[in-house]
Amino acid sequence: MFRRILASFLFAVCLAGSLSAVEHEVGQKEKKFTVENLKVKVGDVVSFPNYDSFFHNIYSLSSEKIFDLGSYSQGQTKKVKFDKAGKILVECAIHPGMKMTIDVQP
Ligand SMILES: [Cu+2]
Repeated sequence: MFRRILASFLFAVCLAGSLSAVEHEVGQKEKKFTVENLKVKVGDVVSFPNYDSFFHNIYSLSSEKIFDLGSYSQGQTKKVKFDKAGKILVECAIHPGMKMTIDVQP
């Protein structure tokens, strides 16, 4: 009985957590990110749609969130969930001038 209550409580907590998570968009347009500095909360998701007619390869080497989305073409979107607080520098492996920061707040 207790286990069942605990299980449904944990389920409710997970559900509430996923409902409060927000999705943000950082596009790639004309070799630039559409947002230079983005503030998000832990648990939020950022989508990275490519609006250019050429490839981008979005990545981060910041220790709080290391990722590499690989190269992808126009119309494709990749998503990253930020699960740890910190300042993340996001770059493009194909275009060294492309940089933006994501401030993940607790
Ligand atoms: Cu690029």
